[in-house]
Amino acid sequence: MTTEKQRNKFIIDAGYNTFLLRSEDVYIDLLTDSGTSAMSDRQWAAIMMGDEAYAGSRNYYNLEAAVTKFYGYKYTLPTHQGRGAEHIISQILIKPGDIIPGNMYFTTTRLHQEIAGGTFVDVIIDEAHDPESLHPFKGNIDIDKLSAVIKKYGAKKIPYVTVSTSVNMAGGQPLSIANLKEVRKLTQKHGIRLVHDMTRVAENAYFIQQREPGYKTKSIAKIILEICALTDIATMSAKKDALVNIGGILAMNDVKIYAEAQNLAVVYEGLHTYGGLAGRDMEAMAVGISESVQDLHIRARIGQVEYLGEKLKERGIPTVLPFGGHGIFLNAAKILSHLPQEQFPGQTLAAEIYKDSGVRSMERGIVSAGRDKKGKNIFPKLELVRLTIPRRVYTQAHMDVVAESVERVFLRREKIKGLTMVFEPEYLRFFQARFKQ
Ligand code: P70
Repeated sequence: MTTEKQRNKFIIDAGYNTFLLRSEDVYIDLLTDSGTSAMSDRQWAAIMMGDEAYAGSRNYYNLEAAVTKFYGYKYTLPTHQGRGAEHIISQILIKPGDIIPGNMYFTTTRLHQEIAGGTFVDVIIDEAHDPESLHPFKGNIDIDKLSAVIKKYGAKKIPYVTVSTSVNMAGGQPLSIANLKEVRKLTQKHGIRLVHDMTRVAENAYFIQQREPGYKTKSIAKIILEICALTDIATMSAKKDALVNIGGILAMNDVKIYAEAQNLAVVYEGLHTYGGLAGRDMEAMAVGISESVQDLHIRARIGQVEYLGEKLKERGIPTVLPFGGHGIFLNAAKILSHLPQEQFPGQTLAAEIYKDSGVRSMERGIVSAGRDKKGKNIFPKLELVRLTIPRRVYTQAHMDVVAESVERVFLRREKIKGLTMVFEPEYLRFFQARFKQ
């Protein structure tokens, strides 16, 4: 616990950037669900089974077996985290001048595509950019948009399409199997691969089970296998769904690409049987994957997110709807409608919530969107603040405290002043940028 006076100082010292706060000055930490979930007793037991051999650790083979059993991909390369996998696959498949369509950008994914010389093109359905649209699958790809991109640039310029399950920047919104099948059909016709960002695939599978006709009685585990079978390659930050504090994977069925990935791994990550991770971490990941596909776990997890969403809804606070899988996204553009986007409404709202209660959240708007290749600010339609919920960590009582704090800030919204950016780093600016009121 901190006092309001202390927090007013801490946020100034942090340049109004919640990434720059010290965690000991945070009361309830909803910055991210990444690496912040609680490992289970079984995972901690797995940590004690670490085989720290440099090469061929038994934990690697256990991880590979878990990936094949639960996700269906044949070959697994461990990486230090998700962006390690994104880097490797981008370097292998993208040539300068290539185009990579995807269902909304993700910050690290797009950056690695750009570093490899590619350009990301958004082909998500329009509803995804509208916080209030109640479309049940706002993560879907717009087939007409994708066809138009293929027609415009030609299949040769498109090494793959990125398909994300549970689209993070849209508010944790799912994609349907019906849509994925259509995407598969179209891309297969043109010989284009699908690379699946499966960081939150289990959460997406839950929404399919709840909302897609024909899936009510199918288990989360079965739905996940069905999703993965429709794609060729997967990148994953295991720090989310897979319930570990660190780790990622690059998985696939193509043995030639796998050989190239193994080779790049030794340059950037580590030997292909540990990829930057300790043996014990791979063992905890194997167990985490098996726990993450359990129906009761995922129902409780998303149930808690919904609980917070409902509390905010009761208070009339605008959020992205329907509620997403990993957190509740506040509509900062609407809450602070007196601030132009150039004054960073999302960044401002996150700072104000911290000042009010010590609850830490994250901006997901213009700061996150960054600049285009010409150096111009990108103005995204979504200007949001993410209240992200770690798995198996907080109680509903914590969620009550969060909702009450957001309400207090909401009630004094008209008096809140905007921010100006005083330091901007070159890459992924949201992590380290500094602001003043
Ligand atoms: C978050 C984290 C990571 C992530 C992801 C998706 C859909 C890949 C990654 C990268 C951490 C984060 C990252 C960038 C900006 C803010 C926060 N998302 N794909 O909090 O994985 O972090 O392991 O390299 O969500 O959403 P990794």
